[in-house]
Amino acid sequence: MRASNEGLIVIDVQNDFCPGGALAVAGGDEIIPRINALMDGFAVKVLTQDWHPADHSSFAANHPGAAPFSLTQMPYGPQVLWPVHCVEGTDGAAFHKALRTNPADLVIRKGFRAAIDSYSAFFENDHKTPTGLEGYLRSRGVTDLTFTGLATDFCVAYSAIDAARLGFAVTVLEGACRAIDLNGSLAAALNDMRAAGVRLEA
Ligand code: VGL
Ligand code: ZN
Repeated sequence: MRASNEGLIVIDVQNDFCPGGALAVAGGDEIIPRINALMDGFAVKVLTQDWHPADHSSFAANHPGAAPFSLTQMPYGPQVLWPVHCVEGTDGAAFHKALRTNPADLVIRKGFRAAIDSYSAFFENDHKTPTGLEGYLRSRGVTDLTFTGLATDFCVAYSAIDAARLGFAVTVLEGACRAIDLNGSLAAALNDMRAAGVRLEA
């Protein structure tokens, strides 16, 4: 058991990001046994859930003529347009059935506002609108965070970088994550995480 200031964050281990899902990440389900085994060792355990309304602006289907995985400009900056995924209340948005969810202290949802995406568990994609997770962790005395989940190069990286900027000591367990890897996004995310002071472990 680790010290009481250590938290485990499990990012988006949901059906749509696992094989057979709408935005499947290769090998996304392979990480689940390791995550399950890690949980009991941490004092504070948080699961995140990507949770979008059907009219979400990150869905290519809501931009006539736009192809999935193309880029668009939003008021808050560039945004990848994704296949429809993790629509609130659907089976695709549910946690993978192999993930242990009972040990979690907190489940935090993100991306629930139609006009803005939220890759990070801390801030929406405007890098300003908070999700409330920082306050939760601080009020529970957490200073050190270990990240696992999906996808390495989007929601895990954005969350880990925000956490490091907020002053948490951050480790990403690469082997307990899987990447989308869109046009070099994995290499870029690994560089950005290192530059932000995130420790990458196997
Ligand atoms: C994610 C793309 C869109 C993720 C979520 O969990 O990494 N990626 N929504
Ligand atoms: Zn999403």
